[in-house]
Amino acid sequence: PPPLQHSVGIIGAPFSKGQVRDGVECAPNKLRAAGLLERLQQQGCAVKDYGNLTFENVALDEPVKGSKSVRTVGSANQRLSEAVKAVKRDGHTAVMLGGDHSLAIGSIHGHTAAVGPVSVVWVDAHADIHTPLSSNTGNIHGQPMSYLLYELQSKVPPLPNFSWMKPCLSSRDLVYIGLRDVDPEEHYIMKLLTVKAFSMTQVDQLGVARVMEETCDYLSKKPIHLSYDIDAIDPSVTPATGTPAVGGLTYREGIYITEYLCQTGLLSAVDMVEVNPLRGRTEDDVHSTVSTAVDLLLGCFGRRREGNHLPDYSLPEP
Ligand code: HAR
Ligand code: MN
Ligand code: MN
Repeated sequence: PPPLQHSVGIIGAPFSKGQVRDGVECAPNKLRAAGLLERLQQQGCAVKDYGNLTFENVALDEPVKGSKSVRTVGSANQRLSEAVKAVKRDGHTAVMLGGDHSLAIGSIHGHTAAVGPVSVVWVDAHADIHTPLSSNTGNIHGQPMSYLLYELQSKVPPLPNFSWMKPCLSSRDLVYIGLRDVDPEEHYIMKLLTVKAFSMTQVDQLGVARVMEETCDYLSKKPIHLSYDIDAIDPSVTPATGTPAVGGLTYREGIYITEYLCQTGLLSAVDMVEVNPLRGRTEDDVHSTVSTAVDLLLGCFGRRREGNHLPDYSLPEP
């Protein structure tokens, strides 16, 4: 098929208050410094950088029912939601560079506000589906899916700085890939809602090609929101992340997911989250993590391992 001319709108979201480790807020600039924009342009994408969002620092943000930084996270996601909505209204595929995974609340909310119902492909070691009341850590990056799902509305209490949002996703329109560190409360919720999930067991059993076929057969043809947590990839490849989990996707499996979703023509928004440049033990750890995240994003926008060339290329005349 002829290469699609992708138009990409990039939003930096340097935000870390959905979890407790500093550094994840440095990722948007690291991903840019690694050449993300230039490389997207070189492969034929039109790229607009909307820059980094700035977030409100809420002074008194005491835990609410055990969850941390609720007001700060609520306010940040409200801004992000507006930003993603604007990028979609400008006609781009939205790319949100996190930041931690609590940002999926605003990103998916803003995406649906602009385009209507979406399908979500959530690639992660973790399910991030705790309710604020079921969470053991109180870290909101482990909770975003519960805020987004209609089916969990009655289990999520009203929270300060979250009154701007309502659930906007049906559990039928969600597929998980890469799970291997799911808490009992989360497992209960997933069975209760019969959420479609390809854990690492299914990746081992079926192979990533069948996982992607079954994912896209299962999902209706709505615009796709890909929420990619870098910790889905094995920590031997992407160690610079806050909660690494052994036994993850290989680099090749990770890239295959992006190539496959790209060729559906339905990819409408992408999150790249949980890259933490302060977490690796060495410079190489950080480099490998950042460059894998860049490669995953390139895969979302037409990069193929067979090679690429621009449509207007012609050989030099002797
Ligand atoms: N389930 C754990 C919790 O709720 C850990 C989840 C967080 N880690 C992430 N999210 N990186 O994908 O705290
Ligand atoms: Mn996550
Ligand atoms: Mn994760």
